[in-house]
Amino acid sequence: MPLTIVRNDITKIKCDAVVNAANRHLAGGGGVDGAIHRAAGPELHRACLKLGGCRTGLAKITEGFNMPCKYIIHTVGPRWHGGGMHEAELLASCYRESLRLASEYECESVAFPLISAGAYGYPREEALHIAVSEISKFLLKNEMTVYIVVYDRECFKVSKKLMSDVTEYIDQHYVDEHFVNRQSAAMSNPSFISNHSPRMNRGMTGALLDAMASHEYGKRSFSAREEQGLEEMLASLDESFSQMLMRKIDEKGMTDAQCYKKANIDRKLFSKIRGNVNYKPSKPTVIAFAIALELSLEETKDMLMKAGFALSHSSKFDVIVEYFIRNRCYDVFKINEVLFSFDQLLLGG
Ligand code: AR6
Repeated sequence: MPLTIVRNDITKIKCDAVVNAANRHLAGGGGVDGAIHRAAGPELHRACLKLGGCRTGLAKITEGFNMPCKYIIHTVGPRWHGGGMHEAELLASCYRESLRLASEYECESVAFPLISAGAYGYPREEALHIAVSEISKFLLKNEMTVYIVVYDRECFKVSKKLMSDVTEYIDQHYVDEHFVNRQSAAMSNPSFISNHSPRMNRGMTGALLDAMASHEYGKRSFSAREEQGLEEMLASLDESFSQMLMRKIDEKGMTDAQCYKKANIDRKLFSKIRGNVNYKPSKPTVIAFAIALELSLEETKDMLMKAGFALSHSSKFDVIVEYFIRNRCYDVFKINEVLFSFDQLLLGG
């Protein structure tokens, strides 16, 4: 997945470059800067001192030393002064400059903390938004895997209005999982059925159990006519997920790259799907493509069905996705911010 938001300690992430939220002296400090210096060891401090500091909004690079990455990119975020001191431009520039350096050093993967969102006091919801927006712009033109690493357990307030709209939608549509679980327990547990549903116990279930017990089940051989019928059905299967995807890309007048980039899917995965008519994608992959193609809810369900999935009101993930499709909001990265806030899987491959 080109852009992923993860909850972790950035010093534990294995990737080509880790970005540090440094200060202008590059002299080490608290927060993520302190954690990176501790993990990298004292050589990092010596290497930083040779760089002669760094201006706000710019970035410099060193080796990774004892960190599990090749490089550390040091960028200096703006202090938050209320928003009127070019903070947003400077913060956006930190992401652009860091990504530019990462490209120059041929990094295939980079991990960012939420720059300025700690000691420098940038409101986290806006800091996250700038991070997602700058990184996704960069990914439209470049191939890279980028992680935004969020440390705190506290849930992000993506946008108070959006979060409350999504929460309200979930409240209205989300079927309580326990209710569904009780029902499915009744369907799958024969003792539950025998205790709670005597009629069903001796009905279909009983017949099936009897058949299995007397070894009839699976023993019966197909007649030649039945076999031919099955072969004909198999020969005229419906359009596959991969075929539907390619057809929709053409119908929408998109290029392949426009589609997979908008879907937050990497090129390799897209090539696999294109090259294999029977490719079995994951559910978040299918939904990411449906969003990139701006499909209606019905079309999305159709595409999901081709891959063997459905949208269900007993899954929060599904209800959130449905909310965005119904509201015709087709921005995968915005949807991922909300999914992340609700601790759900993210869209992409
Ligand atoms: N992994 C990932 N994220 C982290 C980690 C970690 N190990 N530790 C903290 N964060 P901050 P700033 C998050 O204060 O606001 C330093 O002293 C943290 O929760 O590290 O840019 C420098 O020397 C927050 O969301 O950086 C500067 O003087 C985000 O990282 C100053 O702080 C950034 O918080 C820079 O302040």
